[in-house]
Amino acid sequence: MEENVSGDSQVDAASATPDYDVVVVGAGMGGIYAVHKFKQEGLSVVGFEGAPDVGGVWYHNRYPGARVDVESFDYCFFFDPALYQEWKWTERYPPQPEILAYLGHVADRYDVRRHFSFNTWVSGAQWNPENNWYEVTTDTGQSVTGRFLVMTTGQLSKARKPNFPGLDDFEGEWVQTSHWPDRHVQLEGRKVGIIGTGSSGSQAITEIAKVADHLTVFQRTPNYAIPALNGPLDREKYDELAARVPEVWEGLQKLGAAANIPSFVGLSTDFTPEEQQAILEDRWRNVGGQSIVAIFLDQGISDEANALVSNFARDEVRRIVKDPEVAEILVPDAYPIGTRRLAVTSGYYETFNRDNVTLVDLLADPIETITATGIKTRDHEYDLDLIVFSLGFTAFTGSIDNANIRNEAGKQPSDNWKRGPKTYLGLTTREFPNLFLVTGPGSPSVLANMIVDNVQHVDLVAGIIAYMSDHGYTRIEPSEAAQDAWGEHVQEVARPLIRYRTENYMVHVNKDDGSRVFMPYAGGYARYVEECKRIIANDYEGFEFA
Ligand code: N01
Repeated sequence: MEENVSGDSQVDAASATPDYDVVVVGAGMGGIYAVHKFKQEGLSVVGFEGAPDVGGVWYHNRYPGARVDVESFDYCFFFDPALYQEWKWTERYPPQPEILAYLGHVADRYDVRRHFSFNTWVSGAQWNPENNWYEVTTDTGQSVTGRFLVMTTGQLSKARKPNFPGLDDFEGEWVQTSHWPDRHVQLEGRKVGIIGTGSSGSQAITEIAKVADHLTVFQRTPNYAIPALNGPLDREKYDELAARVPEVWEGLQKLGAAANIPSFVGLSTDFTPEEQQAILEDRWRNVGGQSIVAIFLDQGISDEANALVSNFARDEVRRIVKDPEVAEILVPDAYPIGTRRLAVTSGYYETFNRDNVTLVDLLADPIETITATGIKTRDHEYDLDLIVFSLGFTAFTGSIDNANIRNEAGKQPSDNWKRGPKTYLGLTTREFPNLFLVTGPGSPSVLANMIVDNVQHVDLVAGIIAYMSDHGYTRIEPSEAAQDAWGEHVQEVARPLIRYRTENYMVHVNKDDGSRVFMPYAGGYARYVEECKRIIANDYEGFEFA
């Protein structure tokens, strides 16, 4: 198919040929790989990206301290051994600038950038049932048609905007961790306040405190911050893996989180209390990171087992933080460990021993308003030059809503998702033909290594498109029965988990009856991959083709 790189609508009504086979939205790791993969498959492809360059969340989340909590060995593309072999990570957990450089390198190496229109937001995608394609429009006035719409917009890309009263009156500067400006933000010599202590906030707090004149941390729910035990990359191990990249990739396909996290030691009940403490000590001091959620097999489902780990984490806070009152505010006692995402940090709790850091407990003294000079809580006023908001995201659905995708009836996917997302494999949703939601709700998504997730999904999409071409199909949609069964399966594997009943961004709660829909697939990445393989082997069972 001839490619139209101008981006203008060139639809030839007579031959009913779309401008492109595939329209890709988002130039993060998923979008970069999608463009590369679809080009390799001989498809014509165009991409749109709102940012000035590739990187996705790693473009925008350039706040101080931003880094991933998946180890460098695993946070890579594996599709080309040469790429793996030539790239030089420097640390165990790569920092944001290095990840962004890596994604830029991949985009250059596979000539991906020229297929993207940057600084361009997709403002609409209308399904045309007569021609079986999407008509995609952008905020820059472009309009293209594509047979398939592939959303590589990520699950954590639509940030919650600060809507505190009085923000417009603030005479200082304010920024968001999720959209940290691509320029120097002055921290030195300034009184900085930060609201939000999730994974992003806790990483930013640790670094901002080192340079700001003073940092005031406004905490609502205390979070579990686990030692990353970051350090230089083990080059010898990396080189050993680099010598057998396809095998390493295959190994990742068999893992629950698509990452080599040290595995469970057994049930908590297999050990004496002394042994349990020794195991916890070892994990905290020698391994750290996300391995803390994978110590005892029963810690995700048994309150007693979980309490062992939660209490260890709480005691750690009391051990590290010198002021007992400050420590008690930081002690994460609102929910069991691992039921919201762990923050993986270096020196987070130690930060609160610094003279230039103040902790405000918003549960005891809530924010009333932002003033011209800072933040006023019920009982105090804090003078600030800079406010950092780190308030999280409209997870799973926000980035899809952003694109204003409409089906034949004028509906958006979220119109059918009022009681929680409904998908088949987290990749497709009924009534929206030829739409692919890469790492969407109902797939392992944020519960697994996202770079591996993205590749697996894009490969699956490429396989579906090839199958459709081979069979002369132009339209794909999941059957209602398959979508319902998958939705039930996603809930079935999540229901026994403590995290299913904990408030967190992975759970959609229906306000009227309190019913819950767990959004990512908690059955494990390996099980998901096996299920996809089974479906493919059964001629893409569960999909309706036309
Ligand atoms: O967002 P969050 P995040 N007033 O939703 C607080 C990934 N990630 O950007 O808990 C006061 O976790 C809110 O308080 P509460 C990772 O998947 C990964 O930090 O709602 N506070 C909470 O403290 C992660 O899970 C990495 O009471 C308000 C914070 O804002 C995901 O991104 C690094 C408030 C939001 O925390 C999201 O993390 C960074 C209000 N009105 C991110 N509204 C790594 O790989 C919200 N909050 C290491």
